[in-house]
Amino acid sequence: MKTNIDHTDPAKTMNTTRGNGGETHQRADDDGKMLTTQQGVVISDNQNSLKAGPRGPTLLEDFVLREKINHFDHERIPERVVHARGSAAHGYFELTESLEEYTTAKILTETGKQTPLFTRFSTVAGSKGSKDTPRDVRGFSVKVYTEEGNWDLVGNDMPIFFIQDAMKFPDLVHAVKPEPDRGFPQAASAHDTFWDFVSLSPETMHNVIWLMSDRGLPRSLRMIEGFGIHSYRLINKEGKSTFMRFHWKPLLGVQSTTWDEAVKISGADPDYHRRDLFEAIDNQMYPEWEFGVQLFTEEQANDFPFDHLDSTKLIPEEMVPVKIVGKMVLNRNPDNFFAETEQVAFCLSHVPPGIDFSNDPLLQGRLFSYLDTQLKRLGSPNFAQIPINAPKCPFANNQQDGHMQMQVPKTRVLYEPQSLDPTRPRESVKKGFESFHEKLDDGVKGRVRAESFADHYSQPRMFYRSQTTIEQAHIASAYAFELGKVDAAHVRTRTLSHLIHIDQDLASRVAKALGMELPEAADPAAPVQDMATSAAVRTIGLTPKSLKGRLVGILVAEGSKHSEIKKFEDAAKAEGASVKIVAPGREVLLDDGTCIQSDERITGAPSVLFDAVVSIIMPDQAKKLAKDSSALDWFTDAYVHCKAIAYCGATDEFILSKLPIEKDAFVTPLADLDTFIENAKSRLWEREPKVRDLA
Ligand code: HDE
Repeated sequence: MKTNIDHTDPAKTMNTTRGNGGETHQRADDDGKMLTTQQGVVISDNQNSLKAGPRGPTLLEDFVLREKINHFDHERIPERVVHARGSAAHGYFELTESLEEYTTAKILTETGKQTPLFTRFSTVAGSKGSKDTPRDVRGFSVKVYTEEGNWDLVGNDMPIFFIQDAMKFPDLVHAVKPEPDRGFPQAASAHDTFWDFVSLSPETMHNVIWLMSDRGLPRSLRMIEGFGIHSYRLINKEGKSTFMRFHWKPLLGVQSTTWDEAVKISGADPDYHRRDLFEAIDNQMYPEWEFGVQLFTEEQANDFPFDHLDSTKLIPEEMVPVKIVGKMVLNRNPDNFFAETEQVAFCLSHVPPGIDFSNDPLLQGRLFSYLDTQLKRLGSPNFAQIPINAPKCPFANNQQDGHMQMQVPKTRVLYEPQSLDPTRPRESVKKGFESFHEKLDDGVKGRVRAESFADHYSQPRMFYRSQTTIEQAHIASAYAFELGKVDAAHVRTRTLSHLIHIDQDLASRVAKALGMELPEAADPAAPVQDMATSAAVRTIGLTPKSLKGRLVGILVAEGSKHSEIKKFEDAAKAEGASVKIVAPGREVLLDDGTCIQSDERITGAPSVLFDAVVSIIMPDQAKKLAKDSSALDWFTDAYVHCKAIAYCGATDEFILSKLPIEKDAFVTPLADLDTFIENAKSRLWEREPKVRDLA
């Protein structure tokens, strides 16, 4: 028998034809078209293959089946070798203050104009299908489609990198990725090979301590900072160069989860960050970042107590303030994950005239790597023609042919110089990109590392000493956790020998937690300096006291008071929070006879997914929930993660009183609605030492 779907019903009609030309080509709208093959032949039956008789065999002749399966077989492309797991969004850049004094780049001189962009966030170590919340650095890549060509700002959420020279990058990545013989651990640095490499490469110490800090566990992609890390150059009309380091500062502030929370989130919702970004944009809560620059001259740089060409060094904001000159708003989700988020190809070398590079040896290596990797990943030098990568300004050159050539140049002349076709593109001395006329010292060729790169401990020391007490405890605990997963004793010992230079107290705490003796300190290659501390490198305290971007979970069950639920929902939403109703089922009959849809069942929505929780339940339901481990964990976890809890009488009597939960300032009855709302804006960190044995 032949089974066909009903093509007369639009709801059942599935079409995959493509639109043509301009924006419709980019955002294919398939509504109301007929299903065809790639060649445009209308398909009569998309459910059954062509057979000799109803029970087969299937005929090789079936070009519809072969084309469909063949395309499917070729759906995957190589994932990115690092930063494979990413989430992205469209948005715009707007300059608020002109940098005309420093650069000719229009994107940095023309204020008030909105320029489209596409931003991709990523984890680094895990593969494409890995979880969103490992302890890891986050990538922060922005492609700005400027009218003078694309500007790709490829940064991370930490202002420094692990290594100083591109030569070491493949080693670093091999060390952190799953170990090659066993293929694990996935998306984790807590294993022997990573720490072996780290302990033998003291230049990694600074980035590693950031990784061990709360910055390694972001609460949301909307709450991470972005840093270009390297010094770039801005070039002005007179050809004068000023060094620039760029920063993205989230309006929602910087927020993190605890380690225990991150581990539990990865089980409850491996797509936690991707979902959060998608839902925020879908709900028109558009995430926004300020764009800032640190500007400094060569002479100023000569006075820094470190070398700014060394990517393992940040420039403290107290030393060179971040000048805010623009903003980025993300306001549209991708239409298609593969076509946009996966195929977007960032290259550090994509800069408009007026922006140039410094001699940072890591940056110089990256200038080669990104183009090379896109050729491998996307398979053709024509990747710039893919809609997400194509500039939105006119572009024309004499490059031709290659896999998947989408353009059809109509000319005899694809070379220069030429005199046959006056309409063909020509170079422009006036408008074209010109590299900074840097005077180079007569150097001696050699595989060398500058002496000025030798200090590996002063900045990690500054970072550690800048943290609050609770953040220092988190850092020590993170080292203890990670090194606790390292089997090779000499690797643990060698790591401790470096920590001593960062901070004796840190080293002792980690050694104690591991049950080890402190070894002799490693030989430092340069004297360790005591730099001034910097509040800008903390995590706690960089969050505005606001509910914006936060998620409140309200637990309800049959018979819960509708008016009470509404009161909490309205109060949280009025302060900018989102609210999700959690219940034993997906439909709940409330006290006034209203049947509401819950957003989640309690088994699928543990409290780690929320920033603060409320419980509004009747005694009979509370008694039932008291026997359910997911409900008990809901409260225990909210408590141990230092969150605000608002409870009703029945919750208190049948659940809280049976759990190790103290009624501190953040555990409040429903009547104290205002206190709960205030508490929900932050966490009660003082609670943490009572519930966890921190190192
Ligand atoms: Fe990357 N990096 N990287 N990296 N990187 C890649 O390019 C590389 C470095 C960063 O969302 C790859 O398209 C080398 C620093 C981000 O698509 C690859 C070196 C910083 C992304 C590559 C570095 C970054 C990448 C892999 C040392 C922060 C994701 C896939 C010399 C400033 C981009 C790809 C996206 C991706 C090479 C160091 C950030 C292989 C050789 C430092 C955010 O080309």
